[in-house]
Amino acid sequence: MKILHTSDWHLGHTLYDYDRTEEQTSMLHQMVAIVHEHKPDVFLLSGDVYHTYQPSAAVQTLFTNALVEIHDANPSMTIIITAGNHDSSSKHDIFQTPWKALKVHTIGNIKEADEMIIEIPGKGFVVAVPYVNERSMPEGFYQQLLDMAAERNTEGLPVVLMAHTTVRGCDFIGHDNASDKTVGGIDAYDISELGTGYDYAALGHIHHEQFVTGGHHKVRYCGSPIPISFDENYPHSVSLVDIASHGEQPDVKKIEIRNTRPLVTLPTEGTTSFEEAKDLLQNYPDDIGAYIRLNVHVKDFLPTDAQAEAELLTENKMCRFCYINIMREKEKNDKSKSMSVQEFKMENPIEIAGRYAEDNDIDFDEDLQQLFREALEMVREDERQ
Ligand SMILES: [Mn+2]
Repeated sequence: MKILHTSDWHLGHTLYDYDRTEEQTSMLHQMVAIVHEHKPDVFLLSGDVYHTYQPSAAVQTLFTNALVEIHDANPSMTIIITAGNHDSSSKHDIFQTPWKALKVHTIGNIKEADEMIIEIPGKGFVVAVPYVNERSMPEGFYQQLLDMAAERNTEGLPVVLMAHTTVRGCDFIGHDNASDKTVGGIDAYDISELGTGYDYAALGHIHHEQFVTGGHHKVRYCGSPIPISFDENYPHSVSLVDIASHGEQPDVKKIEIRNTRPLVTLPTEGTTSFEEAKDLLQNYPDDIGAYIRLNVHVKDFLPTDAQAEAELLTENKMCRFCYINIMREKEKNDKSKSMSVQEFKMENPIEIAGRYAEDNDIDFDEDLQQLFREALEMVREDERQ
């Protein structure tokens, strides 16, 4: 069975309010070309199709058109798409019936086992599990599904498991402020909780491509195809996986996806003073349409007009200035972090809420975070209209 494994498209993601449709469109074109060239038997998208619960009509159109093109590039291919923590699980399933006409399976919520175990006749089985809040996940759930797949697998065909979750021991490069415990509010699973009996685990959620330690080279994050944050400072790709038969080691190849607008940090390593950072920005080539952030160290605060000053320097350049990442020297010893208005504006709302909760001894658990994200989406939706 030949598999194209991808995840974390985050369609509709904007970077510091810059629209990324052009980059996302280019990524999707590359995806279509890869399918056309390699003709996989199955195309797996392991969660986080969209960046928000309420993607705009334009973003949904972008996705649905691309999906039809991906199908057309290899009409005999089965396509399986699970929902990630960024997706609305119920909206994910709205078009599940018509999509089946194009061999597309959408798995938004946990369903009957029959619908989550997808047989690709003569090729293999895919056990497709969407993102599920850890506490709603019955113990041994993956194993139960894998056991049922094993029962049906009388021909010894490859078995693939899809999941959107954090597996303990994976590396978090690219996820700001991530800890061993949580990324995006999901508790980490021990690798053993994925069960046994699969030949390859096609994971989503962590944006850095990798084989998970302890997974015997068959538990893999394919990573995001284009970077979502400045810290995803590495090549992005999709994974092409070939499994000869059940019990065989998968053969995995990466196919790089080029981003039309690179995310660039100045200086490329470490930090510098604001004055030097301005020089770097001034000297940045006029004709590169990159996104730029500055890593700047300061003793106290930056001048209040620092952001505007930096923006002005890029006025006649193709690059898009995003923000100044401030590292304050005295912060190391100072527990109570004070923030400038500028820094505050750049913070992710959920992190601010998390900090507030911490200061006030509120347990900001997964349910509360989920509620917060939904409320945030509603506010953003209102803003758009
Ligand atoms: Mn993601």
